[in-house]
Amino acid sequence: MPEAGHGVTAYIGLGANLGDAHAALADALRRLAELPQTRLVVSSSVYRSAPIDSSGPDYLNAVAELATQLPAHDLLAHLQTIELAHGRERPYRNAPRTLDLDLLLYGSDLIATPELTVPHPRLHARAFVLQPLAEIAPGLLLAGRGRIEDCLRLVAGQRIDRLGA
Ligand code: PH2
Ligand code: MG
Ligand code: MG
Repeated sequence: MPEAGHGVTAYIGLGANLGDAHAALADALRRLAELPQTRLVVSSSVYRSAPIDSSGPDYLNAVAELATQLPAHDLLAHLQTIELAHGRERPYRNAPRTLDLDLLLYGSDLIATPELTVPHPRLHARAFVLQPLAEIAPGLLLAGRGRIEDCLRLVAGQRIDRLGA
């Protein structure tokens, strides 16, 4: 497998609130680690959070850092393949899900295509993304939003609990 030592740093948000969410996140991390031209650099602890703009049971969330040589849209296609392998259905927007993999950041790229918006448009407003991301990337600057820790302070009202590695 080609080494991806000089790839772009990409952050992936993982979420699940249907079925065995723990197992889904663990399997997704294994699959991310096996993507071509990609290295899984680090993953955050798993967090439990109440659904935001969504329904159903509490979510489990985590964030993974990848070093990848895949173009952003190819990476997105791989994420969707992993979601589908977990039986992901999209009956309506923000429906409860067996597995959600969001491309949060792709280097410092700003991407706005019909399929993909990066940075993820709601990243800065969601504790379930900011908290695990701040754990593995403290001091990260979010384009137009400032330091991640400052964004986190603005969503302090959103309940989120760290469960462990
Ligand atoms: N994902 C959503 C909508 N709401 N809420 C939590 N707590 N965690 C999520 O991953 C989540 C959500 C849309 O992707
Ligand atoms: Mg999502
Ligand atoms: Mg998604």
